[in-house]
Amino acid sequence: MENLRPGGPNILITGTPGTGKSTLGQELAQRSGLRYVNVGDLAKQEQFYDGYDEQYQCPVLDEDQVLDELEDQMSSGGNIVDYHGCDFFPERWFDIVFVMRTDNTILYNRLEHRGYSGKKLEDNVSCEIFQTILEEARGAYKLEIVHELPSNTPEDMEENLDRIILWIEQWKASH
Ligand code: DAT
Repeated sequence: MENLRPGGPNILITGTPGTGKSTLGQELAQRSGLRYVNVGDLAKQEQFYDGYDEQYQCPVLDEDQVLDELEDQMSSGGNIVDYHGCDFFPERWFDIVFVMRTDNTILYNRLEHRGYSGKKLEDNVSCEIFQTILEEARGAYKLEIVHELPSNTPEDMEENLDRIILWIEQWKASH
């Protein structure tokens, strides 16, 4: 098959906050040599914001600015993109989509430890219970490229890393 992405595959790592996206994404980048892109950090750094959400007490992401900023490097390939949403990216950007999943009580504890409380804590745990991000991913990408990854224990993390590294090697061999 013709290789349209000289830099390697583009991987989306999505899921509810606290499910382990950035831990997995950074480690994966180290092991694979692909580039780690944290969309939340990028937006903060570049102030890609469009207003403020009073209800959730956080700035609103300017999606168009994010897309413009990333378009060229996504076309070249070799990116691991981390974000807790997935339906505003162009479908063509990604070769595979991983949705991290964490059991409710474990997630609750992680987010509490992060300093979340009240509505913010409840909303994020509800997001996981109702598998909001999984449904979003299934609605935005071909079902065969969307994979759930359990992310409860360090063993899960290791298994996920091994599995994705293997997938990257296979992708490279077949492109
Ligand atoms: P996210 O980027 O999705 O918000 P994170 O990578 O910051 O999540 O992880 C949140 C916390 O949970 C952090 O302290 C690391 C821990 N963690 C993540 N994945 C884990 C796993 N599979 N097993 C145990 N702890 C994990």
